[in-house]
Amino acid sequence: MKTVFSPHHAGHGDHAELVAGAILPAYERPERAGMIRARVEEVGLGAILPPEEHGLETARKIHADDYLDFLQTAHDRWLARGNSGVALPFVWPRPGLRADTPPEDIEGLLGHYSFDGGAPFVAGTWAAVKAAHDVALTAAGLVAGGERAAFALGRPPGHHAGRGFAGGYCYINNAAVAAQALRDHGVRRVAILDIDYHHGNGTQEIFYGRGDVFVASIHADPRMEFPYFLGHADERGEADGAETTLNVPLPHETDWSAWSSGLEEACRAVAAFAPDSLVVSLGTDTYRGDPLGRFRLETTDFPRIGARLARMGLATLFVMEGGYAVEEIGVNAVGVLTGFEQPR
Ligand code: Q9C
Ligand code: ZN
Repeated sequence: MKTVFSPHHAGHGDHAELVAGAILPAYERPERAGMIRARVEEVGLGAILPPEEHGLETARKIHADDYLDFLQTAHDRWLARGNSGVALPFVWPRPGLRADTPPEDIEGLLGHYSFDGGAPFVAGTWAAVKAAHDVALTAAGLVAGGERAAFALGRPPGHHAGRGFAGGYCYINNAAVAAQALRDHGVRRVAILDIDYHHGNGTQEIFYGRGDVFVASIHADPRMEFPYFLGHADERGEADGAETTLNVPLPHETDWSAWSSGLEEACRAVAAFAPDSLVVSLGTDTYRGDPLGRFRLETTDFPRIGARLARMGLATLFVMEGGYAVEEIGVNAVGVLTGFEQPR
């Protein structure tokens, strides 16, 4: 399968995050994409293509206009205020405060347009976010054009970003924009299967009321893991989207035997929806050595995931999400793709 990749991801780097009371270098760092790209070449997965530039028309069907405007201007506004370095939010309009009246100051806007402190802005953030968006749309175009599968190798990831907010290292929801693009290319029903360790809260929120896009997520139980406030089993969609959301929350220390049962449940639900294409939100933070995750998948399990996905028999777009064991991320992520191409 072809991979779509842009070097502009690297401008989103040298940023920090707050971890257990300390400001540390961010886990979501440029080396992640470099390791995956190197492994794509090493195994000879297929051609690596640059993205085509796309406008934001498709993204505007997924995200609010004012939010997309904010993403493009946030860092400049941070500098214009006399600040330097990394723009990070620290105050949020939780229930009890007013979210209906956006502040004018960038410090307030950072909180207005995020749900956590995990979406920092540096000078190159927008260029990287836009490139990841272009990567996803270019790969979606390959699948819509008849390719069996394609790999959107972009960063930053996207599945925590909702219609009007960033968070959890995510800004534009690349998988959601790609699913919308498939719809606009004439694909009637799309399923998104999110196998990142964390619940894809943004993807769920975006499609919660829609019946044309099924969203399934297998993830650490939000009672004990980020993002904490969405991803429970009783969230099943609403209105036109009733019964088109499936959550499979699993406990810490989940290994292949229990995780693969969750995958089986999700694959059966996807098949019952009878989609015409599949978008996989591909996170490898389920790996036992991941510094942020507490599941126990082995490197040898990732090709088994790919083989199961191939058995769905669907045109499939893989969109890169999380995974923070940098040394192993290439082997694990590309393992899913080689397993997909050579099902036993
Ligand atoms: N103590 C993705 O995998 N939590 N995002 C960090 C540090 C944020 C993960 C907690 C995890 C976000 C795309
Ligand atoms: Zn994750």
